[in-house]
Amino acid sequence: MRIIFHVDMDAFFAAVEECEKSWLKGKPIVVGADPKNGKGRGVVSTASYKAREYGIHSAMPISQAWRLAEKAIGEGKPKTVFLGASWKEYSETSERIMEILRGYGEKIEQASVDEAYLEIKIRNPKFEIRNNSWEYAKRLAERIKKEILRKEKLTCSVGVGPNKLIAKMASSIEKPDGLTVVRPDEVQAFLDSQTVDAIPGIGPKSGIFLKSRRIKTIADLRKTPKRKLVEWFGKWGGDMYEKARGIDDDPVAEDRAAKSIGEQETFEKDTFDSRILIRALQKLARSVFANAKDQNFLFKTVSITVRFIDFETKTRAHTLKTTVRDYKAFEREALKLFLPFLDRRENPKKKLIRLIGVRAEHVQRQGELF
Ligand code: TTP
Ligand code: MG
Repeated sequence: MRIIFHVDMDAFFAAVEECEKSWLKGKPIVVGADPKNGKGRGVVSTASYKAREYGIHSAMPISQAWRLAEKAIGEGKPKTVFLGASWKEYSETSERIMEILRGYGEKIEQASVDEAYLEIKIRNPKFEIRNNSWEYAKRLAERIKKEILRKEKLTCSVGVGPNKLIAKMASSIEKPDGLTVVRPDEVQAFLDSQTVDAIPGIGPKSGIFLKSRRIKTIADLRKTPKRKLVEWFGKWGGDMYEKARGIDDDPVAEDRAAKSIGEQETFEKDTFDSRILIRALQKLARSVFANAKDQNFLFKTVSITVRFIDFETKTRAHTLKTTVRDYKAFEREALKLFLPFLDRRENPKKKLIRLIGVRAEHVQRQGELF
């Protein structure tokens, strides 16, 4: 059995601002595009929970957020502070938080700038014997929250469950400053009471479609035959069928070091300059290949990672029929995977790139069968 944690910081950008600028304490805060007295374009990155009381939320046009803030002033409520994003501070805070989390998880997977999955190992056999692992997990989650609060003066919400799906849903149910533990025997009841759009991946479109067919709660979804869901949504319908039952065996993916060799580079400044990016990619590919060669590792799979300015991270891999023999072939494969990130295929919004990584995967020592 697995015990998975999902840790998600509360109103992350706004909370970092509030923590660093004492005059912001307790005020409604919006981080995002310049509102330009209501004429601004662009969107809200995030809003503090005080600003959310005015109806302001992430991805809302900044002009609309401005109108809601003005309306609140008209009602005698506190004035909202609008701020531009300071990425450097957020990413440095994020890195320190991930470092704290690393102290607790056997495996940790950073899912975005302010969230991560952890898989914990129950080290103390006493807890196993008493079948009290979930109690232990709860106390561990409390410790994580306390340590982040003490060191960073920030709150987070933690979900604990038997897989990533349940952990993620659990972390969002009691925000902010929440802690929700869903034990395996509680999974179905936990899911059934929620609406279908609480399942990650069911967006407004599928939500509306399902509701038009009287499928409102996850309990309703569970009663829907699999073939119906597949007929409506294809493969995603099959996934929905499983999620409605709390089934998810997606691994917490970080610990790949034993089976692969890789390197990554974070740029001084986020960039979309193809010369800089391609040169960095080639340099990484040569270095990884040289490293693999030194260690007598053979591999067939080349993978690359791209992390954008907003920390969205994509990994793409390609497996060749034979092992990669020379660095030129390795570089060529890495480049083929990377080029779509320079155009609309993988990067339609032309987002700046923060980091790229190159990896040789499924590595085996020379002489081993494969
Ligand atoms: P979230 O974790 O989705 O939001 P949050 O931390 O602000 O609030 P919550 O308490 O609900 O978790 O995203 C983390 C950060 O990512 C957020 O602070 C700002 C940024 N972000 C955007 O820039 N645009 C977006 O549309 C979203 C959703 C987030
Ligand atoms: Mg968050």
